[in-house]
Amino acid sequence: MSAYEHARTQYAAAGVDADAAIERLRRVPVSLHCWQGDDVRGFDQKGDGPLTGGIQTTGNYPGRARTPEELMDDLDLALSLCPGRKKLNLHACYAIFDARSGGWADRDAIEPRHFERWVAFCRERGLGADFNPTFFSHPRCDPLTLASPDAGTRRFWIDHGKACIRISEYLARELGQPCVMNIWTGDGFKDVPADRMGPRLRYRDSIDEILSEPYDFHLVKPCIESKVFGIGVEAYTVGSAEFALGYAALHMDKCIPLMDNGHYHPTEMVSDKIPAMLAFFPEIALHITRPMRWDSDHVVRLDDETREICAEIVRCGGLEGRVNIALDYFDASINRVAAWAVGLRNVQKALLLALLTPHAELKALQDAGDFTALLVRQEELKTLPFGEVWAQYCRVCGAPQDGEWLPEVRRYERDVLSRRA
Ligand code: RNT
Ligand code: ZN
Repeated sequence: MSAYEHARTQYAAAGVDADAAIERLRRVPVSLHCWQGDDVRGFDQKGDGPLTGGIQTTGNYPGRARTPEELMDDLDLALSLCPGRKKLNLHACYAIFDARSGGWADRDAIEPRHFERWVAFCRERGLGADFNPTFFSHPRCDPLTLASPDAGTRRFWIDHGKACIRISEYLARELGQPCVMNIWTGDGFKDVPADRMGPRLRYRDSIDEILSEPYDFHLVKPCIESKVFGIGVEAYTVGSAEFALGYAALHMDKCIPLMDNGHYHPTEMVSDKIPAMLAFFPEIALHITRPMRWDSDHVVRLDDETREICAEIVRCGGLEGRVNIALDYFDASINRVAAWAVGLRNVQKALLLALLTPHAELKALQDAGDFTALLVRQEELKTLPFGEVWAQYCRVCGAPQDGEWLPEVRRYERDVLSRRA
C-alpha cells in the first residue's frame, strides 16, 4: 500500500473521502494578488512615488519586479509552484502603457486596451482575472478620494471607479469568468475628526455613482472592503465595517461585502463573521492575509485562523460559488516569489484540511450537546496523516512537493532576481 493509500484508509475510518476532497479542491479558484511582486507599486506613476492609503510594505529584499515583463515572469514561477485553480488579481495601477495601448493615461481615463496584455497572459494560462480600482499612490489623493470634500477630486475618482467597472467587464468577457472588482479606499484621518458623517455620506454617494455605470452583475462583482484603521489614518476610517456592511446590505443586487482579516480589532475573527454574513448575503468576498499586531499583511501561514476561515468557507457551502477567495499580503523582506508561493500553498493546505474534516459528524455532536466528544474528535483529527493527502494533491495537480520548490526559487533568484539592479 502506498503512503497515500494508507492515509486514505485512515481518513475513510474518520468518515472522510480523501479522493473526493482532492477532486473538490482542484476546482476551487483562489485569486493571487499581483501586488506581492513589486511591493504594491504598479506601473502607472512616473518615478518612485510613495505608497499611500495607509498601507505599507517593509523590507528591501533584492529582485522587486520593475516592469510588466518582470512581474509576469515572477508570477509565472509563483503560479507553477502552487497546486489548484488560480485567478490573477490585478490593480488598476498595473495598466500597461506601451505603443500598442497608445501611451500613458491617467486613472480616470484608463481603458480595456491598457489590460490587453494581462488578458493575453491570463488566457494563455487558463486564468480568470479579478480587478481593483487604485484609490491611492496618486497625486489626485488630496489626501481623500471618494470621500473628499472637493467635488473635482471626487469626480476624478468616481470616473476612475467607472473606468474600472468597464475594464472588469472586459476582463470577465474576454476570460469567460466573473471578475470580482474590489472598492477599497484609505480615506480617513490621523487625528480626531470634527465631522465623521460628512465623509461617509460623500463616500456613499460616490459609490452610488460608480455603480451607476452599467454592468452585468453576473460578470462584474463589485465589492466594498471595510477597514478599521491605517497608518497615518489612525483616528478614523471612512469605510468602516458598519459603513461597508450597511452599503452592501442595502445594495445586494449590485455589490457584495468584502472582509479582509487584517481589517478588524485583534480579537474579532473573520472566521466567525463568515457564517453571519452568509446568513444574509448570497455571496461574499475575502482577502486572506495575516495581521501581526496591526494590518501588517504578513505572508499567510497555516495558522489557526487561516484554518478556521477555510473551515467556515467549506462547511457554510462557500465553495459552491458563495465565497470569493483572494489573497492580500505583501512582504518585501523575503524572496517575493517564495512569499507568493508559501502563502498560496498555505491557503490550499487550509482548504484541504477543511475538506478532510467530517463536518456533518461534528455538527451532530454539537447538536446533541456532546461537547466532550466534540472536543476530543476535533483534537484527534489534527494528527491524521494530512501530509500524505497534501502530497497526493500536489502530485495530481502536477505541482512540486513541499521541499521541492524552494530550490527552484533559489535558482531563479540566482539567475534572474539578483541581476535586477
Ligand atoms: C488595504 C486593503 C486593500 C489593499 C490592496 C492593495 O488595507 O487590504 O485590499 O491591500 O488593495
Ligand atoms: Zn485587503
